[in-house]
Amino acid sequence: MINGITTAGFGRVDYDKLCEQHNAYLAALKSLGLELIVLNANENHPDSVFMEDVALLTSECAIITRPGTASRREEINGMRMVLEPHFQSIEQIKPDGTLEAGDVMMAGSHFYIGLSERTNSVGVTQLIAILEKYGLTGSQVILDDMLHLKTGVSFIENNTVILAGSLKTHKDFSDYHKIFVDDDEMCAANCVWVNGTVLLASGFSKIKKAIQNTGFPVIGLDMSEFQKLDGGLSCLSLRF
Ligand code: CIR
Repeated sequence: MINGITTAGFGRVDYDKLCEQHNAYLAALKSLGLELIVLNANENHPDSVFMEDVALLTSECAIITRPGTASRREEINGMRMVLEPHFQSIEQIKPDGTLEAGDVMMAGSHFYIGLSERTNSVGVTQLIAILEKYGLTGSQVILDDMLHLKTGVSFIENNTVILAGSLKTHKDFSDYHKIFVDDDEMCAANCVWVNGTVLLASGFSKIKKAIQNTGFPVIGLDMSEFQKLDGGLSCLSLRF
C-alpha cells in the first residue's frame, strides 16, 4: 500500500497502523449488524483496498466497473466470482467507458454519478442505461476539484446529504437537508450510513456535532493511514 496513488501529501503510510484501522472498520460494521465477507489482500494492486471503486451494488444488480486509472484497471479481475453468489444479474462497464464507483452515490433508487478524471461521459452514459434497464435512475454531476463524487458528498438517509467544497452549492443537492463540511474538515465528508448510524473519520469535531444534532448516532474511526492515500470510509467496502 505504500505504493498507492496519492495526492494528499500527508506522508508515507504506516502499514501496521493501517491494518489496525482496517480491523477497527470491520469491527464497526459488524457492531452495526452487518455480516462481512472479507477478501484476501491483492498484493499486485496497492490501491485495491479501495474496493468500492471496482463495483457498484444495487438492489437489482451488480455492476463491475472499469477504473479510469490504468494501474487500477485489473483490480476488477475476480470480482465477478465474488459477486455471483449474491447477485442474479451482473453487468459490466465496457471500453471506452471508464467508471469508478467512488463516483457513484446512491440516494434511494436514484444514483448520482460524478464525471471526473476517473469516470468519463461514456461510462456515465453506460451506467445510466444499465440502471434504467432495472427500473433505477441515474444523473451526471460534473466535478472539477475532487477525486471522486463521494470525496465531497455523502447521502446519510432521511433526505440528508453531507456536502463539502464546491458541491455545497450544487443545484442537484438543493432539495436535500444539507450538512456542510468546513474546508478544514474536508477529509470527513466521505462518511457512511449503516443501519441508522453514521461512520465518520475521527478528529473532526464540527461535522461530528452537526451530524449528531440531526439525530444520527456517530461512530468515529481513525482513518489517518487511508487518508494518506486519498481514501475515505465508503471506499473500503461494498455494502448491500
Ligand atoms: C486512488 O487514487 O485511486 C486511491 N489512492 C484512492 C481511492 C479512493 N476511493 C474512493 O474514494 N472511492
